[in-house]
Amino acid sequence: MAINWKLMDAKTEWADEGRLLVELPEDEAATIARDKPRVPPGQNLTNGFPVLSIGDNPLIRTRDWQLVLGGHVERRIHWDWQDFQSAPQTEFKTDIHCVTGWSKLDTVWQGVSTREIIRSVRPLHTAKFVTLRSYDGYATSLDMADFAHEDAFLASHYDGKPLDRAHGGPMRLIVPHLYLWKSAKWLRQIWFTDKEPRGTWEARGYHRRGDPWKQERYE
Ligand SMILES: Nc1nc2c(c(=O)[nH]1)N[C@H]1C(S)=C(S)[C@@H](COP(=O)(O)O)O[C@H]1N2
Ligand SMILES: [Mo]
Repeated sequence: MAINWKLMDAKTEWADEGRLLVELPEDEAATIARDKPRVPPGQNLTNGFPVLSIGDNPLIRTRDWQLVLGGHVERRIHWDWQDFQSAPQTEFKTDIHCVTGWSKLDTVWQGVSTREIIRSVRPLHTAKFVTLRSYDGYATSLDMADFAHEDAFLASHYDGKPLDRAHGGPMRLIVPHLYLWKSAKWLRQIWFTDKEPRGTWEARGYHRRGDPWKQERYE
């Protein structure tokens, strides 16, 4: 796996500089956090679909694909592609927001809701966080409640077609209420934990939670 160190360095610098942070009067920030306008502060709409990857986009064939769910759960799960296809599929329409400043409205996906996954593994009460690990070595983590959010899902299709490799095909996570770095592409492991480990970007100055309406870009 070749890592794109130029991108890693550039984005680490943005975190140091606080790039794209918009100064808002406190009352206005509170209004935005409450009303959630369609486009969060500091974001611009795009019609394209930029690709943001830390390195080469890994090639994972569906016949080799595996997803492991474990950690603080009652029931550990090891899925192959057939198992994933057999889980209940739903269509999702949602807006997405990348911390580099682009937002995209009304993207249409198909996949399996994270709540469906949670029902299958039955997390223990000690499960407070979810760590996501991907085939390209990328990692990120979420609070249990953010992973379980009703809008979050594991996507295998975008715009009616199998998800492109560059966008995380054959399967990626989408957590649309947080900045898109939380939405791990080429997902291979979902681990329920009692402690919060830092992921690839969280270790480089990015926020532990990443709410776009609160501009939780860095910390
Ligand atoms: N496995 C993996 N997931 C990842 C990334 C990555 O490099 N590797 N980049 C993240 C970042 S920073 C963003 S903005 C989105 C980009 O998704 P896209 O390339 O489909 O636009 O994926 C996120 N998930
Ligand atoms: Mo990103």
